[in-house]
Amino acid sequence: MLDPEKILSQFNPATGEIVGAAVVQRHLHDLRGCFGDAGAFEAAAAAGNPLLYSVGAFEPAKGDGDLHYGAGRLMPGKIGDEYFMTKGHLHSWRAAAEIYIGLAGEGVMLLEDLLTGESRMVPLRPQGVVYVPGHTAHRTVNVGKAPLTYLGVYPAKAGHDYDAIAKRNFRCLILERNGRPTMIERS
Ligand code: S6P
Ligand code: ZN
Repeated sequence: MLDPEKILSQFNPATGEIVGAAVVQRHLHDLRGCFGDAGAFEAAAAAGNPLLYSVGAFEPAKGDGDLHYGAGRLMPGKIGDEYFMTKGHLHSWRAAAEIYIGLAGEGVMLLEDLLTGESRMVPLRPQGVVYVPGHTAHRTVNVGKAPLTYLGVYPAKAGHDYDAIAKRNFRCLILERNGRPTMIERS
């Protein structure tokens, strides 16, 4: 039997913190090359390097059938017309799916099917659960005015592959158009 502190964890839906989780912070400069408007990015990066998001990963066990989970907190803001977002990744084990559970704030997920190239924008909000199928690049976007917090649950074997998607980038951007989040093909 696992240790009790690996069986039960406590999280804070407002801050997206899980007690005992290994926390990774990503700042604006860590997302160089992600945003569509390179000029707007460089102007913002010259002015500072704010925290964009933090993710706490909780890894109770690493066996074949085990699960890991993480809580994310993504700040509100924009680079030009493009909302603050996560780097985004594929799972190293491409078939691994993931479940996202919205806790607070207003977000969307950008999903890109690796096999068909199809992109989709899906709301990520409290009381909503987003199923990210395997073979799908995924990125989280804060389209609101408050921090966005969420939980992600994924196979322990999933692994994170940032390079594959960074090399060719997501095909679509989530931009504010007429005050609303809109998915637009990268030019
Ligand atoms: C892990 C899961 C999330 C992300 C988090 C940050 O599989 O999808 O916990 O790690 O949303 O995004 P990223 O792209 O920087 O890992
Ligand atoms: Zn993932």
